[in-house]
Amino acid sequence: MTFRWYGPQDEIPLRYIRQIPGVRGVVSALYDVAVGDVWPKPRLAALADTIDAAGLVLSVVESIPVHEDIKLGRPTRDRLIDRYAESVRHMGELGIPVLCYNFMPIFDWTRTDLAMPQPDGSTALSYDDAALSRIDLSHGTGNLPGWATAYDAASLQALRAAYQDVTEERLWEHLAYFLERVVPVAESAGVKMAIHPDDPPWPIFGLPRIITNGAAFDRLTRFVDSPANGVTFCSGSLGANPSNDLPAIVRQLGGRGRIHFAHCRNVKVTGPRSFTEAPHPSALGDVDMHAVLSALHETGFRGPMRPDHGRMIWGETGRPGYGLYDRALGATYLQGLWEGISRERGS
Ligand code: DNO
Repeated sequence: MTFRWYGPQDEIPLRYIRQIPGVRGVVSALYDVAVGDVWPKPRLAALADTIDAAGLVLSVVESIPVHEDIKLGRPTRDRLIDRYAESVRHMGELGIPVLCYNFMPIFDWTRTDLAMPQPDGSTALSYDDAALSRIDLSHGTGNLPGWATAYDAASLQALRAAYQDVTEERLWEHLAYFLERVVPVAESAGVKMAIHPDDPPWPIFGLPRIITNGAAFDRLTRFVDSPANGVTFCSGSLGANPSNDLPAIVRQLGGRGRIHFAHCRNVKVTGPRSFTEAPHPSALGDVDMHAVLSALHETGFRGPMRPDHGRMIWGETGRPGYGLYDRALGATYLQGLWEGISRERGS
């Protein structure tokens, strides 16, 4: 069981994470390296040492961001891909086994409300396509709830214009080009690449999104047919679309040994392209967590798992989705489920 930590600037200290029952791994990143630069090995080593000193281990890097020029297929991509591969090599040299990354144009995960009040007095993240269409991006990303990468009006406009010609098929080509060059490096470095599905799993702001279902996972893993070319199974991202059969996706990918990391969280689907994040247990949302974990167990998944986003409970304030309390409850719930499944299956 692992837990995401935003580095020394995270309000949650590592010593608290160490106290969550059963959590041994930390998922983290170097948050102050500019996108497109090589991650210096001494900096990554220092991060791993800090985590180690707290009695934990850096088990996953989430994420080394992929530069927009790579996603756009611009000529500068070759140099940027070389640098990306160099960072992956550094991970391998330091024995960090898994890299979670994504290939979403411009925007990473997106919500329309970061603190939607729930009947029990907690707040949760939520998304509604109709609310998204009312967000005005003409002044940059300032109006987007919680959006961290700041783009001013002009650069956002230029970037969105550059994507006008990028159809889904072209984005797939650019992803294949990237993987053909990075996966062999990852393989020889002993690093497993684990793409994160697009969140939400449909196009937003007119930009293509391609990693949205099991078929996309399958297509991606066949571009470069190496065990180092795998996925992050994220129950919440994929679960926002009710037509995604989560246990079937786990069996399909996990059966081929391509699930390298699991993000577990629950969502309540509130309408077409609309959902609210729910507490982790199956009974409280639309994700059957028992079925997901059973499928992971059956297909031999023994890699890192983390409780994904939590609600804000018990008066906690902090980074939306990434407070301590609800995620810690998620970690113990997931371990309870896993223990039950393991005992029933006799392993
Ligand atoms: C959100 C996260 C994502 C994820 C990236 C992976 O909470 O799951 O931001 O880290 O998409 O590259």
